[in-house]
Amino acid sequence: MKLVTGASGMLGVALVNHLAEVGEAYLPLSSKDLDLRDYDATKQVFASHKPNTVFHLAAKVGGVRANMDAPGDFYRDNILINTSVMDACLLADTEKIVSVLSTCVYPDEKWVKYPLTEEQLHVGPPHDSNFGYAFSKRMLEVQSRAYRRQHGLKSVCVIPNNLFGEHDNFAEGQSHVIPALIRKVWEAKIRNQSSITVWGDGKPLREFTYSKDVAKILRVIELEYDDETPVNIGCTQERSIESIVKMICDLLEYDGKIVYDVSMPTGQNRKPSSNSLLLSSTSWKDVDYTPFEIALSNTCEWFRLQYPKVRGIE
Ligand code: GFB
Repeated sequence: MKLVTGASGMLGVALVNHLAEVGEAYLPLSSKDLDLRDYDATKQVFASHKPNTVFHLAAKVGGVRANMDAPGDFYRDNILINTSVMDACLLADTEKIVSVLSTCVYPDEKWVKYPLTEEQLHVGPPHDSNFGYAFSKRMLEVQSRAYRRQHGLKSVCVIPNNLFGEHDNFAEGQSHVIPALIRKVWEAKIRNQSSITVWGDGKPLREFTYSKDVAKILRVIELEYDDETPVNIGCTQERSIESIVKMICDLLEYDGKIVYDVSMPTGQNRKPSSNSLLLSSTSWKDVDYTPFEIALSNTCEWFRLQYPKVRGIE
């Protein structure tokens, strides 16, 4: 049986749906079922289910401002969660665990050569805007490697870039850019507001990957990849925030003014990654990613139909 932590999050829902589609038995765990920061409770639940595979998606996550406001919480909660899960896997004789990091964990631009490749993960400090979260995820990669070497645990880390999709978190000021902008544009439209405010100057570049594609890649990694080297799994097409805003306005048919507020946090300028290790080590191909325009349209349509009953609003 496969256990999925973070099963009610955006990526968790996509993975649980994908496992169901391919007929795999799985146990979805969310924070409502178990507080993974509770070491003993986590050990008990894993020991009672003895999962042969664990997809470790649970984490305290948030957008650039949420990270800047609470670096201590992001570090502490994720360190507790990750140690509980890794030790529970050992005690439950789990065969394989696939854990999720993020490209924001990499060092900032002055320390690395772009595109970001896996061997550069620890060559310098992460960007200051999310150092608490970033170091907690780097420690997960270290713990993963250490437990593989000492205990023979088949522990693999994957590194997606900026994710988006249905069932994301749309909480004001806390969410990532795509859900934040979808909410801003939709609410400006239904409230007949003449403008929306975007953080920064629109120039930062980001790579985006659809949650449903990441769910499929997680299963490809489970079946086809087993090495201590973490693997970048995102679609590597960079887009400016400005281009994203315009696409969302077009998709939601909003023609108000776009105001850029440069006093708001912008995080890194860019964090381009290489997915050549993924493409060379597994059957996944670049053409397998959902075209961005379709994925964004699906997400906007889902939001329009679900509003306001979405996470972070109701
Ligand atoms: O998605 P985001 O918060 O995450 O911001 P990061 C991406 C870019 O979008 C930044 C701009 O340059 C923001 O300035 N942006 C524009 C906005 N308007 C908005 C808005 O209304 N809300 C938000 N949130 N952004 C995160 C890390 O960094 O990357 C996390 O902090 C995580 O830990 C995630 O790893 C993948 O890409 O800047």
